[in-house]
Amino acid sequence: MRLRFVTGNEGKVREAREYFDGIAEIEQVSFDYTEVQADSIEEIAARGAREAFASLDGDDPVFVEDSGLAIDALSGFPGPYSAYVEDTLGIERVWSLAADEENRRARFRSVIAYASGDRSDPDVETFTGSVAGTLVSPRGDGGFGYDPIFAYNGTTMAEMGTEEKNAISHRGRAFAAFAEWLSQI
Ligand code: ITT
Repeated sequence: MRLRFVTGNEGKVREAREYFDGIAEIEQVSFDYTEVQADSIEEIAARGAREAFASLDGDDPVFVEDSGLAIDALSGFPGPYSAYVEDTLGIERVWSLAADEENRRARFRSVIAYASGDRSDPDVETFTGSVAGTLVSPRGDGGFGYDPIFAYNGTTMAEMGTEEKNAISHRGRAFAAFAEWLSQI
């Protein structure tokens, strides 16, 4: 099975290829889908998958993945602005905001939207995953994004290998739900 992953993020692609090794071939596709204003992140991702599937040539199914970090003590910041905040402030500055707080709990969330079938009227399914952890001073050089400041059971995600991270991460959990669903169709 061939799946097209619509993303510009190499780290996400590396994790998808590791997870789907032996299950599906993951082809990275660049397409700037609209991140619409909507009530839920599932709806935003679903519309993105639908738009990408309709606009790209070819009939291989596509999926998109939208993720973000929510810091408890900062009312869920940066949440939907995670990519923007990473680009503008950087993770060291995000860590310094959290370092001032007693509660350093945070959560990553992931939503995958998959579009298949008829490109003008596709079937769209969404899958989600999340993981709770603790923010720490940056450690490790693996992973991507906020991984060096996000610790799970004392280990930052940047100190984990890809397979190890997939076993506990928000995206790994969303992949698991997605793979389970794919195995039943
Ligand atoms: P797309 O092309 O797939 O949209 P993106 O990097 O812009 O790629 P998002 O819009 O989903 O992705 O933004 C996600 C933000 O959260 C971005 O700053 C990521 O670095 C960060 N993030 C998501 N998953 C992460 C993970 O597993 N580890 C560390 N940071 C993560």
